[in-house]
Amino acid sequence: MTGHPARPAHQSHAARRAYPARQAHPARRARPAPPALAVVGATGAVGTVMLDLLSTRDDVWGEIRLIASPRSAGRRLRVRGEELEVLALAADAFDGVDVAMFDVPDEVSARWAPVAAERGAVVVDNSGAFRMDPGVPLVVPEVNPKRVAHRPRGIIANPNCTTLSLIVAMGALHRAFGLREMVVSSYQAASGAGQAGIDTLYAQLDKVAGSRALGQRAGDLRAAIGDFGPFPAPLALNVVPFAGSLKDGGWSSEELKVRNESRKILGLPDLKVHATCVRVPVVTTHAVAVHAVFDREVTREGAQRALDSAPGVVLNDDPERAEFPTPADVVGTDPTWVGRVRRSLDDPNAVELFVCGDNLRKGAALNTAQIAELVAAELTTR
Ligand code: 2RA
Repeated sequence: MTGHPARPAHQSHAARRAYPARQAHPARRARPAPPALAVVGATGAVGTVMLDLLSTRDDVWGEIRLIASPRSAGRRLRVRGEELEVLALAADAFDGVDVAMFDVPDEVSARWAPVAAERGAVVVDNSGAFRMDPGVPLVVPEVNPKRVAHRPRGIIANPNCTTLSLIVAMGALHRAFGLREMVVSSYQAASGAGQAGIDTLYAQLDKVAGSRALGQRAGDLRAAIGDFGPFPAPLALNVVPFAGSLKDGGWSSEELKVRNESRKILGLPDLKVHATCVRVPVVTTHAVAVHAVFDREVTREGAQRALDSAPGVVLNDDPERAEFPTPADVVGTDPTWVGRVRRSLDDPNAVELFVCGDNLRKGAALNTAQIAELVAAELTTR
């Protein structure tokens, strides 16, 4: 491995927890070394954004170790201006690692996150494997940052990108008015399905580009496109009312995640959530239309004020000037963008709003990085 000089294991926080050193006199106690970070799944769509974030955010890390499936091992990737070789996922790849960020399929996290935790790393996991585990906090730093400290399994979960698209805004409104119920309709980008989703959308757009006939007869797109990739129907020139996998009662896994994860993050086990998740031909940035019902009466201006002053939220709400967030304008940015705020016409306790968030940044890599930074701060102030 090249890049940051590999730090001997005896200097890492993980190793210090295992073999506590004799206490130095407080006046002479050395500043703790910056924690060592592993990025597991470094070569995927989210991993690529993660390397960009690690290269541009305040650098709180010592060694950074890139890990991926044996298939990708040996590749060289740039982070913090240096080229690092990708290591194969294996138990000893976590030796000396303080924090391990995982962005891999559920079954890979389910197997390897506990291995990393056993080796002394705090795991921040972006899969669905642990999100609803009562021993694993589900954290959004703008909403429930204190939950990071309660991690009996040594694992912290990062929410699903659709939940993350809306939860920072809904957390702000909940603090102001007391959230009781949400009706959520998502407009989810192709990159939610990973690099395969991005590649499929571009390939389908290539196939339909230039045609002035397609999309005017039932079935013509299916025939022209042929390969749907990870989607159950053509995505180019279309919308697809299904994301994730099929669960009981006709619900999709994505719709259940919005409900269950919102309840856990907001600490509202009885919150009523009705979600319909739809895939749209957008490359990156999920959008969500929300009808939100509160315990207290809420005005348009009151909701706008609560959103405008919330950390992590940008209010972009001036429809007279065509000012509202769209995925094409939001992609590549960090905040949760909110517009089209309206008091519901038939319920003084409800508002309608439209929310956009980059699903690869706040929806995945950024929230994971923010959680990991909270852990790094905790480790370096001990
Ligand atoms: C999707 N939310 O958009 C999922 C990815 N985690 O498919």
